[in-house]
Amino acid sequence: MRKRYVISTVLTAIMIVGNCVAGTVQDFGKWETGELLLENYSFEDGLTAWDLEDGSCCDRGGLYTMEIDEDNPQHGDQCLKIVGVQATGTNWHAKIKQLNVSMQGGKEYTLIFWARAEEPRQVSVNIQMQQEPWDFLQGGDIQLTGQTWEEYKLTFAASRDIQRQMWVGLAIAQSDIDFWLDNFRFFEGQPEDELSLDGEPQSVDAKQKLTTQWASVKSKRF
Ligand SMILES: [Ca+2]
Repeated sequence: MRKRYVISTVLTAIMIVGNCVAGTVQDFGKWETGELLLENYSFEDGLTAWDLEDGSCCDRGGLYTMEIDEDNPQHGDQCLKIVGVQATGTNWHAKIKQLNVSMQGGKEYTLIFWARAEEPRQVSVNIQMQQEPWDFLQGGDIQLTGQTWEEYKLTFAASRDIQRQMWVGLAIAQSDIDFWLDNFRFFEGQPEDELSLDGEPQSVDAKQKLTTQWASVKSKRF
């Protein structure tokens, strides 16, 4: 029993240290092609790193909430549910996004996510500067097909350097139909360049494997 306790304590310590170094690096030259540039991509850490902006902030109308849903996730134990209370008909009036992301001009980037919706509805990719002059950097409408999980992706060439000054997400106020997201990734390169995240993050063994893999990826940079 004592031995098991010690092993478990050591594993926990490794995981805590691992989590500290596993944050995505947004400095130019520090990430590898295919390396995940978003945090909490599978919503296994709840709502951490994700920001829901609806129209209530700015008198635009539009009301949305987000919550973690353990029912029928695409990946791991949890997914994100976006509840539409009131749409405005204009997609950018509400957004689900992650801030402080970087990209390098002239390189290709890929956004891939899984989604399902109560009924077919549109969302719009929204990659944009998070401060003045709020430049729109990339987008495009995507039709979510319905209640079955589907993978959606977009690859584009970055028009210029952006360092920790853009958000990556979806504009959603064109519809109030509820939808779910999971396994939401953004990285440099084409879809086939993505570095494997290997294993299911919800199990301790897989978490350990994931941490080890991240550590080896990170160590190559320095
Ligand atoms: Ca998940």
